[in-house]
Amino acid sequence: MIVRTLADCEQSNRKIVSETWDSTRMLLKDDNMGFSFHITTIYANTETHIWYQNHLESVFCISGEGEIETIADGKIYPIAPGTLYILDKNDEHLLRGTTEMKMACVFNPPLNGKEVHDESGVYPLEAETVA
Ligand code: 9YT
Repeated sequence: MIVRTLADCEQSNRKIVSETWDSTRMLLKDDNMGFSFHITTIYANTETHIWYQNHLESVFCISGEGEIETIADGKIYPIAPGTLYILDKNDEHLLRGTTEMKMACVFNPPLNGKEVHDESGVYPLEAETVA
């Protein structure tokens, strides 16, 4: 069995900091679970363009308020504590943090560890692994 704490992971190279979010990747591909698990903070008053063409992602809001807009149909869904959104169609979207939001995220296939969005909002399938 493996046991990790968020506090320990945040002090390690598992924490990736981007412009509008940071994400602590607590469980990764090399754990051989078939998915990865991250605790992500979306910063207040931000918009992030995301399009996981290579991954399925599901996101649970622990705290904070915001919204998600699916680009294909322009629909806007509010996000509040307790909301789970499931990107089952690799949906291209805009994620907006009204306040800071704490999110629990799972990815299939699992991330390697160092992924950040490219200019299209995509993560590559192969990325550097957390050492
Ligand atoms: C909610 C979301 O997708 N935020 C971007 C970061 C991502 N969750 C990650 O890489 O952990």
